[in-house]
Amino acid sequence: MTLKLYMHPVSTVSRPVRLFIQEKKLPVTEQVVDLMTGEHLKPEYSAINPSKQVPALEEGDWRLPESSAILKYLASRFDCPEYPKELKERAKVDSAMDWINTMLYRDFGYGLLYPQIFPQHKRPTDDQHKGTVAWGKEKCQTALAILDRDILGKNDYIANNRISIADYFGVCIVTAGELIGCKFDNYPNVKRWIGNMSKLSAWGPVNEVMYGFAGSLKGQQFETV
Ligand SMILES: N[C@@H](CCC(=O)N[C@@H](CS)C(=O)NCC(=O)O)C(=O)O
Repeated sequence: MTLKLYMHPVSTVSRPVRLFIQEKKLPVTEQVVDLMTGEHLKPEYSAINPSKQVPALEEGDWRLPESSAILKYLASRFDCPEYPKELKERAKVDSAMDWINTMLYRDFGYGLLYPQIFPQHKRPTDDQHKGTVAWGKEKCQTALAILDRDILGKNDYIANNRISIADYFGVCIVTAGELIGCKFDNYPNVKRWIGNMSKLSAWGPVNEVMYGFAGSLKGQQFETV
């Protein structure tokens, strides 16, 4: 059965799935859903993912939204060591991905990043907007410090000290910070990890469009970390 990924190349959570597919050369075709023209809001795509978001995976008439679940499914289906079978090792990967999704991504993506670059994320008043960004910045600094000191300060990778789908997931979320000019100078272990992960052969091709978008935003003033 053919596997198809609905995605957008700039999308923070499409990128880890695409990176994993391309790095592991998995037989998954891709279809762009153009977020910029609102293609994801049309009935054709809501029938695939009622949340009207990318990514979503399709296999025949079976559909799977949610980037974290898609990574786990693909790694399991193709028997990839990046999602270990041993229960305690697997639990560590699951735990790390839940942490990335609920603690790091919420405040970093939806608190700091998106309100500053996407008009639809701007809050109704200047005060509300400033408050959202200030809150996101403070909270994501806490999460980044944990990632830097307690996780990557002790190991080269996020879980079990070897590369896993948690690294694919986390690094694409963290590097979305390049859109607002994040340099991560206060997080040297995070910087080292980004350096290592960006040596993956699929890194350049998968992230080209995101870096192009980051280039187009250069020169604007952003709250950053
Ligand atoms: N929890 C979802 C989040 C998906 C998500 O936020 N996708 C964004 C792109 S990064 C999207 O489709 N945004 C379009 C919109 O919300 O209008 C996942 O991890 O897959």
